[in-house]
Amino acid sequence: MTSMGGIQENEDEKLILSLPKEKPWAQPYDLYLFQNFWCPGIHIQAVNRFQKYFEAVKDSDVVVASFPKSGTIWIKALTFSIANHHRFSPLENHPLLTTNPHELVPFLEFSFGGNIQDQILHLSNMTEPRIFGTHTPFTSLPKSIKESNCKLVYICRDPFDNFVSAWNYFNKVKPMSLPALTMEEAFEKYCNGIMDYGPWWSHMLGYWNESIANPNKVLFLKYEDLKEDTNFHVKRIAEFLGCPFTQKEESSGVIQSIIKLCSFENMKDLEVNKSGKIGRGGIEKKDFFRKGEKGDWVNYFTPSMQEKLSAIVEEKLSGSGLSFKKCS
Ligand code: PPS
Repeated sequence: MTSMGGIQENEDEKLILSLPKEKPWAQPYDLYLFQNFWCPGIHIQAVNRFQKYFEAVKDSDVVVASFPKSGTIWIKALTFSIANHHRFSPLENHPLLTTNPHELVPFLEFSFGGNIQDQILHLSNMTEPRIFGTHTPFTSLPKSIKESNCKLVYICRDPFDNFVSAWNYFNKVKPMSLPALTMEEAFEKYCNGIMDYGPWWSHMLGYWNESIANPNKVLFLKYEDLKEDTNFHVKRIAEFLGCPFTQKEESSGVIQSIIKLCSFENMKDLEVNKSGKIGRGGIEKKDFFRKGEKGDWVNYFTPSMQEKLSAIVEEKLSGSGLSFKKCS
């Protein structure tokens, strides 16, 4: 694979140059229409390699998938805690108390940005069950993930709140040298599906359709449902992953302790999430925690924005069976 390095990089460059391009959301990289989704230029090579080289999938692997700003960090924390509830007590020395969920549950596509052989070795040495994250749309996942018995837990969010979260986030993490993106500019892009890993509707529908066709493979969750009844969904995730809680665990409060450990209030105040940076882009960990509520869109949307996005949601999701209760 090392000898292929140079050739591969040339091919990646040629590929990028051939793709349709759009300006991003106040980020220093362009978005490219790669395999029908808007992939950040800095991630195309990694996604491409992830598809090619992530082969040794284990049946016990769990992939937590999401559209950006849908509650990824929350579902990563919950899935890790649930899948490991026999190993780690939520009450003491839990890895989440000292490690940010994005570090504990690494994004698969970003893992392939560096040396491929090192990454493959690193991934193969991870303790089972291995839990990964991904923003890659279902159609672009490696065959190995789709064809193995590994499980996928997907989270999506009401597009109204997803937009508000994304607009705040991208402006927060943008380099100082770039101008802020106005809400109008961002909204125009969002309505046209132009955002990292978008369009949001095809991202959601890809996993939604698969969850219907293959319910044992993909568990489809909504941020709002999880907020409304976390207890119910934690049990659902545990059953889906094949590690249900026993009656004894339930009555001794294990589920409640997991919910508390992963709650927005607790996670945002943990020292490990309050300082330091993460990833290639050096994003401040605290920027992954803003409000953690449903219905915040009412504080941002004008009536005309509401009308426009409602019509797009209606049109794009129509006939799919996927819908969002309007939360306000
Ligand atoms: S990312 O960058 O794609 O990983 O961001 P993501 O984690 O998907 O989304 C960030 C939003 O999730 C909120 N958040 C939480 N909600 C509930 N519980 C917990 N524990 C939690 N942690 C983070 C975070 O505040 C962002 O939402 P907004 O609406 O902006 O507050």
